[in-house]
Amino acid sequence: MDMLDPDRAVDGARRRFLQQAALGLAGIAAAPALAQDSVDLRLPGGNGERPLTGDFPGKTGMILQRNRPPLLETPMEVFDRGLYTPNDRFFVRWHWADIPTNVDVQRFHITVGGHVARPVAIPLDRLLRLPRIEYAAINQCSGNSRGLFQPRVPGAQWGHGAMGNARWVGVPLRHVLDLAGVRPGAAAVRFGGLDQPLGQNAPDFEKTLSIDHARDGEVMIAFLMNDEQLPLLNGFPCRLIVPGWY
Ligand SMILES: Nc1nc2c(c(=O)[nH]1)N[C@H]1C(S)=C(S)[C@@H](COP(=O)(O)O)O[C@H]1N2
Ligand SMILES: [Mo]
Repeated sequence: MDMLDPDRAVDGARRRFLQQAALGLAGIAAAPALAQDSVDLRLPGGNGERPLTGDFPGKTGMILQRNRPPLLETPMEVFDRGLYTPNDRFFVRWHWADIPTNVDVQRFHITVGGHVARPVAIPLDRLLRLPRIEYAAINQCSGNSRGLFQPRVPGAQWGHGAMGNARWVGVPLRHVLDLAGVRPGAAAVRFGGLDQPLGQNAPDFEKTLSIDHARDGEVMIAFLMNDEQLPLLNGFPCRLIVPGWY
């Protein structure tokens, strides 16, 4: 992983796009001209106007909720066009501003440590050789539609577009855990990503699953989304998928 200084993120946008393209990671067609340049989410209480943006790598025609960290909402009309949400229209929700702006796929590893027999660092090419599964799953932010609340509540003022449906291909988490050999007595698996808090005393963004849930064979580390690589802003090169989990 190679982090850019977040303060240079804006002028880095074009550069990292080119880097991605050079790595063949982008697969992004030129953004079509947008029919409109803003939407009105019709939030009760007003202030529902939002620009549409194509300024983020791998994304086009997104409702701009916030620049940094990026909060991008899917316009409702996208959901009428098909069962699956196209990757370049899939919503984006990051909590910390220090997010990965490019990823060195040669150096990227999934590390498993803690209460295991042998801590492992699994490179991507090894992950891609493990048994894989595929299913469709919806990803919906728990804050979806928050902007419609009355009275207004604090947090991102989303319309209904903080959700998306995709086909995911990946490796059951169980196989990855088994490479490390979970030891008896382990209670939970804690997951971290490449994002980092900005302040020293701020907590990292991490989530846990019970060990039995993590090993159910359905929870997967996905590396394909709608048959393509994940957009950088949706977790490239891989992310955890936990169907049916709130
Ligand atoms: N590492 C990391 N994972 C994360 C988050 C985050 O900020 N950092 N946000 C979570 C939240 S609240 C949501 S709604 C989904 C959004 O996924 P997406 O941005 O790919 O649509 O990612 C989840 N996983
Ligand atoms: Mo969320």
